[in-house]
Amino acid sequence: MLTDTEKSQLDKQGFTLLPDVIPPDDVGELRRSSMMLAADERASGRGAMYLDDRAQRVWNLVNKGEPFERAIQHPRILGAMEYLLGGDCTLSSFTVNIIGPGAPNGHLHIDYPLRLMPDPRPSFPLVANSVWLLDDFTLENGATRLVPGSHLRLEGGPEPEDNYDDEVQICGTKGSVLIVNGALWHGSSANRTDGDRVGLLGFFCRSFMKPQQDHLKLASNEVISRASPTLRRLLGFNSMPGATP
Ligand SMILES: O=C(O)CCC(=O)C(=O)O
Repeated sequence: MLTDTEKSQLDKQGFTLLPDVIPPDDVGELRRSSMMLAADERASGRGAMYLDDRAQRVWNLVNKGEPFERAIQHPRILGAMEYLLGGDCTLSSFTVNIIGPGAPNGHLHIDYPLRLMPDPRPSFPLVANSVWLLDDFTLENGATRLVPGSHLRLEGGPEPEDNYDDEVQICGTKGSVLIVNGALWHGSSANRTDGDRVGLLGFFCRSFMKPQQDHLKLASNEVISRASPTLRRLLGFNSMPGATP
């Protein structure tokens, strides 16, 4: 599914930007649904706010509407994840990350659970993120920043408050998807515009790992009963210790 160039970028740089992956109608629907969920969670006092209350995360999207159930099975994104994490990889979490006007830089980090592991970490990818651009990402509105090649450093990680000379912002048009090795130093950047920067984060892990969200407990009976074999695998039904699919 990935071209040789995209595979080589992932191997050497730790990221690749896939343009024009999500059709415009789907981008519109996913953005509208995301913003409605975010507003509902804020109104009910359950909004997961951070970055000085200027950014918001909505968790557990698989359970929050059929458009998200369909989206997370996108073959091109799964192809990229399977390249990095193996053909049986599973979903670790699916969230929307809204970087609002005035939000400062998000901390540079490596993804869960890599910082909890003893050094040196394995050199092969264990987790990977996909950042779905539901808006154009620009230098001004919070485009994801990252340090190319930093996934090859197998010890430690970035100092969260620091900036690095070799960090870059990844700009792109809505509908593109940025694939990031979870060991790459990355984070969102400051939003100096008056509009929201909306991105979905489809985060995946190897099948033997504990996911960031326990979809086997969180997914509703309704979602499970209509789940395709691919979605069941992503939710973790094929990777329960001691059980056969
Ligand atoms: O939204 C972004 O640009 C990246 C956010 C991120 O890396 C994260 O929250 O793990």
